[in-house]
Amino acid sequence: MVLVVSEEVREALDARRPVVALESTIIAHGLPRPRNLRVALELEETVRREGAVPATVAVLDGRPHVGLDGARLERVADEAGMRKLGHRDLPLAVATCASGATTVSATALLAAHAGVRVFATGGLGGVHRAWTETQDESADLGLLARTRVTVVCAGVKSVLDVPATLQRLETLGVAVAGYDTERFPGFYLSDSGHPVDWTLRSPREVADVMRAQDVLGGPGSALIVANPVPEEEQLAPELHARVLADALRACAAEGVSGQAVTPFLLDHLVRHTDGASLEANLAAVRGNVRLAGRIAAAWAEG
Ligand code: PSU
Ligand code: MN
Repeated sequence: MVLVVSEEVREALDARRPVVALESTIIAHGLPRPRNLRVALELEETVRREGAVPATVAVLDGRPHVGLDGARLERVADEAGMRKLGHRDLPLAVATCASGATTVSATALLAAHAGVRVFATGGLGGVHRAWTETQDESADLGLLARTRVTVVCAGVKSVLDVPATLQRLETLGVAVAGYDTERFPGFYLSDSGHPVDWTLRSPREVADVMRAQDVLGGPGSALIVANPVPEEEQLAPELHARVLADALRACAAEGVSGQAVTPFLLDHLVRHTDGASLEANLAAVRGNVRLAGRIAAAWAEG
């Protein structure tokens, strides 16, 4: 493949130093400008503070990049027409020289290709609430069933049908563990209202599970480490419930479908909570990136 791994990331991987992959859809389509570029830079800095090398993933002019320099990161954040690329879109973007931000599914695929095992995001995609009419289930789930990466996330986006998504993950055979919690986190909320079967309590323990996955073999599925946003930084649950109900109604009324659904819902929440949902989203992502740095370090120790 035409994969471009930045020199810094390549050197770190060769020397078995910790690397954390970061997705770019959250930058290009999940956060308002100009805050998005500042956040992208801050997240990279957070990875570095944990002693790991950040590898933000995106496709530019048909070339998939793992690790972006400042100018490329700026393009992802600012350039009009950045597409949203799931894993199925990658060959189309490569062959047509298109540029786009990568979702969890595309990021996981490219990170695994480059040999980066640990990856951080905000919330995973999953089964949408209107699934019975729309059949809308994020490609994130299917790809994670087939890709050996560790994804640190604050659960799945709360705009989704959380129990249906947990069920799909079980059916697909994707390992899920709460980090220091017995509750499955709810993205903007610390607790989705659903339990997890497994709890891991240190980066070392997560790395041990990753090693056990490799020893046991099998279909090469992911490990989801579900790390809750701290309770004092979560979105107020009543506000969340009220605004989310509005957002879902607006989405249906405006006939939004396909890839546009998730950005539409997230943007609706930001605007109707006076930005409070954005702060909770960022708090969740920051915590995930920090934990991913620690897990990558424990993994690199071997
Ligand atoms: N996490 C966030 N904000 C986001 C996303 C995750 O905090 O915007 C993105 C991820 O890239 C995820 C995508 O893969 O939303 C899911 O989109 P869809 O439901 O269209 O598959
Ligand atoms: Mn979708």
